[in-house]
Amino acid sequence: MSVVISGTGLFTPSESISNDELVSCFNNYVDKFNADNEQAIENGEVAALSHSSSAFIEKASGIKSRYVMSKDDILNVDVMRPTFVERSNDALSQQAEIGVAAAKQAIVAANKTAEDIDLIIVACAYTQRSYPAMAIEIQQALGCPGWGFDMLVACSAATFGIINAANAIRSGTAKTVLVINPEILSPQVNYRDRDSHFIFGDVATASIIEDESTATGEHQFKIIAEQPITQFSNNIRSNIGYMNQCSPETANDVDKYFIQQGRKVFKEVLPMVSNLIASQMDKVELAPEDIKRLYLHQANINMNNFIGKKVLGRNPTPEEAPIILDEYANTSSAGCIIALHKHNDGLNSGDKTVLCSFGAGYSACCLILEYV
Ligand code: CO8
Repeated sequence: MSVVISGTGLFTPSESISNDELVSCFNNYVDKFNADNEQAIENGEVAALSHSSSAFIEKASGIKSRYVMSKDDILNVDVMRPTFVERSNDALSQQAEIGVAAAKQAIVAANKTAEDIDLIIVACAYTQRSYPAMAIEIQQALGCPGWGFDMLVACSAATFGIINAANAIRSGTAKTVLVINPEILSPQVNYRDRDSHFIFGDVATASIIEDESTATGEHQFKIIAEQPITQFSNNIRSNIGYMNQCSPETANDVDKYFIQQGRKVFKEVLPMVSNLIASQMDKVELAPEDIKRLYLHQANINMNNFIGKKVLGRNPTPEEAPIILDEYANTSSAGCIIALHKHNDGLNSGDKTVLCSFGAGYSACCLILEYV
């Protein structure tokens, strides 16, 4: 049996924030903080804060803008976080809503109907609540039979989700699987932190996974090799969780936001990912010249350039290693799926591509895909 990704969908929020807008708000905050703490800074009791810069952000990360679900309060210097109005239990949750929007597109792209979907996996960095599962709420909203569950693997959630989907199909517990990545990341960004205020955006992606024999979608990618790996690291961490309220004295500390040692992540993750891709290419006896496209995790352009060069033995062209993080920023697990969704033209039957995620955990996953 061969399993294919037979359709994808993408929900993009209507609001976007440019680097200049973000930096302007951050620098207003810095000026206000330094003015409010002038005496303490002079006495050496408080460290003065430094300005952020659009030029640094673009050079260090490749990010030019990010889409967000709720822009105004992120850019309000007195708030600096998105505001979401809590919905009643009878209304569709925000995360389910964007998941449904991406899922509907994927279902159409794969020439399926909601009745065909018998497993929904919501795979992302955070779920809005623990239960009922977002996947089961989406199952009801779409009208799908079967079963669903949520899984969290940070930036590797989408690829791990696709592997779980493929295994469910191979084992016979599902025939057609919808993997959804509703990544609402802006609530976890510390917009007062110069090192990380620019990194993330909100988005949702979705993919249909099924047996090749039932697939009729226009763009189909057959999974010919796959391998997830994990290795514990504290270099990307958030301590947000349901037990925070039990320690009220530390419940609002900055470690409850996304925190990373970016340089260390860079140094440790790059060899891990390069070796993982090489091992999967070896498994199916592919040489660098056989790889037509690299759909890489979208965290940092310098990381992607490094991995692209390692895999192909030369700098990849923009067509060979599509970049979407300039427009979308880091969208956690959705990034490599956005790249595949937006750049699936120009491939010929038999062409080999790489779909690869990497991030917190550490977690990484490489799939080798053959365009059908
Ligand atoms: N403006 C101006 N200057 C700055 C800024 C800024 N905003 N920030 C830092 N600087 C300065 C620093 O102070 C430093 O100055 P000095 O040299 O004087 O000390 C200098 O710029 C260089 O700083 P860095 O060494 O930190 O800069 P880097 O070149 O390393 O770039 C990056 C920083 C972009 C963060 C980079 O390290 C990076 O991208 N690393 C890899 C990150 C990565 O891939 N992480 C994956 C995490 S994502 C994930 O797994 C998902 C988690 C779940 C989702 C969470 C949702 C919220």
